Amino acid sequence: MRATNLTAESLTNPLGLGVACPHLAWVDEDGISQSACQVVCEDENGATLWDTGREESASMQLDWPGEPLASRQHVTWRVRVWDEKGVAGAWSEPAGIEVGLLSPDDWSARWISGDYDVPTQRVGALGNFKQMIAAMHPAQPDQVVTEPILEGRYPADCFRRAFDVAAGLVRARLYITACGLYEARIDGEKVGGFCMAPGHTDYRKRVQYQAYDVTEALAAGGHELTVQLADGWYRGSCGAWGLLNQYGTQTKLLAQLELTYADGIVESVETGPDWQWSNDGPILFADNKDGEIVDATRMPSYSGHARATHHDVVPTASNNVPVTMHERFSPAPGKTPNGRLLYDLGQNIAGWVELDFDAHGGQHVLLRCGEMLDENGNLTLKNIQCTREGFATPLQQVEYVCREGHNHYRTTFCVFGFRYVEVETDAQLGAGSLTAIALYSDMAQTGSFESSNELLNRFFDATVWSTKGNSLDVPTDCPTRERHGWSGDAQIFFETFSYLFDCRTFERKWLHDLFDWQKRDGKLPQVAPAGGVDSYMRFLDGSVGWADAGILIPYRYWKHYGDASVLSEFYDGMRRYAEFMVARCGKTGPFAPRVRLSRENRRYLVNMGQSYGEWAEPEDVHKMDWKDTVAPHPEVATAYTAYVLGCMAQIAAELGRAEDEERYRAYSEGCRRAYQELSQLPEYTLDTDRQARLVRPLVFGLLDESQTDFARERLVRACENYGWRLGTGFLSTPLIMDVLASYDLDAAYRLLENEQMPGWLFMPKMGATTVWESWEGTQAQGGIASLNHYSKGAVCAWLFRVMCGIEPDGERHFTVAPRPGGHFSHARAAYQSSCGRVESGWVRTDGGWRFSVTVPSNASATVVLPDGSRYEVAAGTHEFSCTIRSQED
Ligand code: RAM
Repeated sequence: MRATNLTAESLTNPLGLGVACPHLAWVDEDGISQSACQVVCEDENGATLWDTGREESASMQLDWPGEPLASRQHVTWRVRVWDEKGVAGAWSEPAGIEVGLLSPDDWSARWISGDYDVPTQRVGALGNFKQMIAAMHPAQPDQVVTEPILEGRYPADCFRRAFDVAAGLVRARLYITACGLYEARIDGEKVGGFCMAPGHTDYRKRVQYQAYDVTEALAAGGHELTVQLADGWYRGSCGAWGLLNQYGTQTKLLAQLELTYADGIVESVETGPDWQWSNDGPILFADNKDGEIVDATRMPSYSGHARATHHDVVPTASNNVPVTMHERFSPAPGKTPNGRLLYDLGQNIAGWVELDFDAHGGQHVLLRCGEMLDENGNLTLKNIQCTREGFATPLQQVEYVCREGHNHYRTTFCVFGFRYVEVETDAQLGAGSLTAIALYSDMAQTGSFESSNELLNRFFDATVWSTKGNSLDVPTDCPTRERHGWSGDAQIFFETFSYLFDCRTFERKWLHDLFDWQKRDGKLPQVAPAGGVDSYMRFLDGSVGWADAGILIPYRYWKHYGDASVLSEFYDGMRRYAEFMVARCGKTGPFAPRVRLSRENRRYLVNMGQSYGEWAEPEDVHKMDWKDTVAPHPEVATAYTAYVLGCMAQIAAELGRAEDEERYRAYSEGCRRAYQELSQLPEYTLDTDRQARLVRPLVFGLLDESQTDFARERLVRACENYGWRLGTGFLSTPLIMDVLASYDLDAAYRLLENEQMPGWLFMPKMGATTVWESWEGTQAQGGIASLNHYSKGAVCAWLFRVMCGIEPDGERHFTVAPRPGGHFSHARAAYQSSCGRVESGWVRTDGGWRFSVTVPSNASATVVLPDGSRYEVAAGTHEFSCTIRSQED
């Protein structure tokens, strides 16, 4: 038996880790169970720092047993394990851990900026308000300007510092970050794989730095470190309206290159006013969403000097995976009816565009990237752009002026969501000239699924691609229009995310973003990191279903990964949010609908605070009006308060906080009773065709017995009345399958297999390669709807957890309870869990089903078959079968 996949703080060989006592974990291979383990840690010279010795333990995790690590300390560690027969396996490959800069004193570099003046005021709420008013007067198509607005924008800064490296260099590390986006090069070669660095946070509260090992690039002799700095999220477009200056007005850079020599001498090359600077390089304009203007004939002069500046936040490590380049697409171009070159990737992605071609100096290339073609077959951005007079965003375009000879260009400081690239040029571009590159946080894909229904397989693939397209350091709603870290979307999608990808570090980083926003009264936001939200939307912060992410994500993280450390890490913030929820109980806010409840239950009714409610049900089910975002939604809010506080009570119990547990359980129970009474009022009756109204109380267990029976039967009828199409909105779409499957599996499969609109399979049937925001896709109301919004893909958790039945359940244990049905002849899911790969598949046979379950080494599973039979199994592959009982049995 061997230990593999060694991780520290869930990261493989982390460099620049911000944790002094990292949590260690591994995965066993080739054996049934681990009877003992030994973990050894060594310093850079091979001296043992600690050695656990042989310990009788089945655990594949270890809390750091040694002295806390110091800044910059580099260690390696190895594991060996003994199997169930007591036979020792070979030592694992060594894994590395290098700590970053833990203390503010570790930074001797100074923040620098370009040598030019900018306004000191950020655009405040008033500016946002003006944009919103303007947006209410949409422009005629011919009034919309599709050029970037250059006023108030600046070219990329170019910094340079020359330095010498003496003989005997043993180690070189570049610690670097920016308010803005940076790209660093040593002697012209890009440093490290992190793209769109330093990533997205609320830079006023948290700035994350990266650490790069640059030893190999630094032979003895003269070198130069150059850095380009652009607006990024910091002062470039944020949100649907492309609001500027959301975090500050002056971009800044901080870099510290540490050179360690064999004799122990350490030299440091640090940003400061001695750095050369100019902003006359090739990048004349760069914006995250609108794109770049690049003149390849230009070279930076570095004729000036940087200005020293300051930033009040000490940079910290993100302890997260980097954003890196992934799949590449290099299609041959076709022609559009309007005579332009059109590259169709065949896949909607979020990422970069790269060009490789020969041209004459001064020739032009104009690229535009979008998700769809119009009715004539020309590219259109109408589904993702917000437009008003003189303004459209995002533009997703690049204007490029060629240099003489070979041209190589890759977008640097922008990301686009696109399937198509349309090109206008007087140069010669052909097959192989253009490559599109998917860009996303470098998480390992952990889930795969395949079944006899080709449309469902394609929907699954579309969900995987939408996850990639919405994971750029922050989980977003879409990679085009808003690109916001919408808390509701993240909350809804978390479970599916955690089957599809190892999202542990990614989600934890985002939880910091979420709690960085938290207000004094405990309120949590609809969007994190803050920035780019229209002023009128601010009242919707704290919305149930959205802000609840602050409790629901740690809760689900704990359940899914069996890791309670996430609860203790965020407990204070979670508790403050729970108190914010408690404070709303029994209150009536402006525009609140009248709800008459008994005195006792009134204390728990949540009828205040603006919220999104169910949000975006099909129009013929519920037509939204202004009240939907202005007035409280007592039904949704009371239900979510009951559910979320119930989760909070479980969390408090896990952490041994008995008083909190009791308090939140009492409130949860009170809200539940209030909900039961509310459901008896004519306005909130359970006798409804609105599926969401029935799904919500059923999935959260809010009803009494007779109400439950009624609602169950009524939900099936509601589905029937709607032709087995989905009538749910944003919040209940991911939940309806669980509800139906809990008492009527046939009904669940009927809904899943329906190919009509609104329905999941309608999307792949119409050729979708990512999940749509609107059920209507390209035909959405008003033409505005992104084609890459992962929220509706949240049903995929059901394919793992119920259809194939894989559910992580405690440390090294799974429940595997597959539930075949519908017209499927087979289905199979595999999940690379934190303790190894678990698989479950089934095939229809003549009289029933055959099942295959694979349990990873050093784990066990309880297999529950549809006929009720149960088996306790150890590591290995196990086959089972059961017959289908006839109706009379
Ligand atoms: C939309 C976003 C997001 C949703 C909010 C309420 O504009 O794209 O998906 O959470 O609104």
